[in-house]
Amino acid sequence: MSENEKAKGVSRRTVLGTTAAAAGVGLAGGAAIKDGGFVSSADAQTKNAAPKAPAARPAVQKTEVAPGELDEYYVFFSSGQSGEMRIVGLPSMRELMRVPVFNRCSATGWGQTNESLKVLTEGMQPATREFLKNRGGTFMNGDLHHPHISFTDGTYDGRYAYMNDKANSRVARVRLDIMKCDKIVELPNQHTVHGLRLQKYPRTGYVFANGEDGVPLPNDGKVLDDPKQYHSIFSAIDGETMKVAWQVIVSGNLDNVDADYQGKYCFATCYNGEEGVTLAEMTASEQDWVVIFNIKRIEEAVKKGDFKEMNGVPVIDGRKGSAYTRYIPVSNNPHGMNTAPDGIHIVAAGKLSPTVTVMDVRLFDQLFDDKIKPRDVVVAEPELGLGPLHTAYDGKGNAYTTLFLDSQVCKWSIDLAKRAFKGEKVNPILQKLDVHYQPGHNHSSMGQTKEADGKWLISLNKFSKDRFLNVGPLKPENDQLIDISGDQMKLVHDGPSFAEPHDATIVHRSKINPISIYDRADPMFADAVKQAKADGINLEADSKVIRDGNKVRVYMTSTAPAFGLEQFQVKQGEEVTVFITNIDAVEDLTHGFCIVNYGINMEIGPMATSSVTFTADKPGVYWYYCSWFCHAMHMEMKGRMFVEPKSV
Ligand code: CUK
Ligand code: CUA
Ligand code: CA
Repeated sequence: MSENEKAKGVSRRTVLGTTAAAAGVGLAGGAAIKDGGFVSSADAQTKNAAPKAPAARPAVQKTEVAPGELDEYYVFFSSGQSGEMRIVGLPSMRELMRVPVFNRCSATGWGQTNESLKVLTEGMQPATREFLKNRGGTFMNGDLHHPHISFTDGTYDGRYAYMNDKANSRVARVRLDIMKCDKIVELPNQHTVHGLRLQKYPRTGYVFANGEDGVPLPNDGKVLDDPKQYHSIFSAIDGETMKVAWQVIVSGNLDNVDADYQGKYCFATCYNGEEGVTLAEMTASEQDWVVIFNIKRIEEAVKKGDFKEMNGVPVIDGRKGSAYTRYIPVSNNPHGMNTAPDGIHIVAAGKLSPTVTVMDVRLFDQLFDDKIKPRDVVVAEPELGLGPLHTAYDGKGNAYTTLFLDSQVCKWSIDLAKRAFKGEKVNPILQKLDVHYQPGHNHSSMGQTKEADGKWLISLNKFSKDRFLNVGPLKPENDQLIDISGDQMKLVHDGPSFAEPHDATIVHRSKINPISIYDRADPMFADAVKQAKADGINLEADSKVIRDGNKVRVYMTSTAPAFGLEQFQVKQGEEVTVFITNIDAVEDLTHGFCIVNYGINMEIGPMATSSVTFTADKPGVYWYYCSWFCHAMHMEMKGRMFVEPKSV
């Protein structure tokens, strides 16, 4: 390939094209992957050229949120390999907050404070704890794909957000009153968790988590390159206790999942029915499937003991032929799985097939009673375009499916698709809108609840290419805002985002009610309160050093602009724990605590206590300071730690 071709971005296309061809990836209907699946990019090496004249704007819903005004919706964004959850306001698309979960955070001390380390480690499998002993005690990375908000009776109740870590097989929970992660569980027996959705009725309830990769059970090295002995696992986690309630071994693997509005079934796409370990093997068949899980039957199996216990979890055999599952054949390598707000239809997106498969959940009882055949639950299968990945809904009977390869959102009618499936000459496709470029997930306002309001759609595009000022080879993603309130979708905003939102949940602001000042009884710092009590310390009043053998506990208050202690002294080699209690009961008055040249920094929210433990292994004078600008005298909010050298 010539340098010129490379410069034109041909390399990317060629890579995808050849890989796909080598793997025998064919698209049904003889459709080729248009332009190798990527936008033709004569200008792939984006220059900061003179801006194009903006296209004339059609009349749309107002997106401007003027100074002092508030957004109407919260959007809970995943951040993929960044490992955090992000909160964005809609329609302004302003980023409001980042909530560290599977990542380390320099600002808040997540991954360093005792409070966060407890969350990061308490749900770990014993073997992982052992494995990480000499590696900082916790994973340094995460890959957060799917944040979803807890339900009561089919709509959001504002209690929790749940999310998965594809990188290290974990599921986390964020408390929506304080917007902090309070629980993380590592799933045993499972290798990667990808799709994650919640029980919608009567409430959450279960957190459903798909196992994407198959591995030997147990994965202890006795079986290696013998894929016939590999298994993928589906997990149901109790959303209250954050313990795994049960797991199901499936045939094939699992990609995305969703649940019904009746609390009876959940269902997952499988792209590797072949149970292959190479791309060629995983795409070899004509068809894969959607697995339907019968929640009641599985719960009964757990009760009557029809399971094997593995790592403390009841594991049920739900492979083909089992009473607990049904397998619906669909076109090869499906991806998204989305339940419509009508509570009836579920849609599996074809990915390698230009079709999506629509199923009717009302037929699932008969399916499990063997009164009908698996394919009888399919009520429509419209051909929408190339690379359908995920589907959103407006609550008015329309669906919006992202077309990765076509770089479009396709709006279609569920009803027309069903009529076409029955043979009527109607076209279910209502509109196709170009997005920029290669969309993965898309989301509508309240669209994953029975209260879908049909106002907004966001398209999470994997490539932004020429849409923003060039920031070098690593480009932002592009989250585009689309007005869907009228007959026609209208693109209204481009929003850059850092690596890499896969998924988002759009929640009306009336559902979410965070607090501004911590309750002193908050469980996040209950351990610190307990330790202080044992040391005879009143955290809200006392600033004092407690010596306990080789351990030193330094307690201090912080109130703008002073720490309770202007200095403290420890000995080299001692294990020091600093507890800071912010006694400013004032909205938006956060303090920080940073020790210079000791690698320590943390956030202390209004009326919170934060603590950090370290070994004072460097002698000398070390200033500590408040890292959160809190007062006119914020610069002066500091003190000194003296580390007395070990006597030689
Ligand atoms: S997945 Cu990323 S585009 Cu992890 Cu929900 Cu479909
Ligand atoms: Cu306290 Cu700055
Ligand atoms: Ca396949």
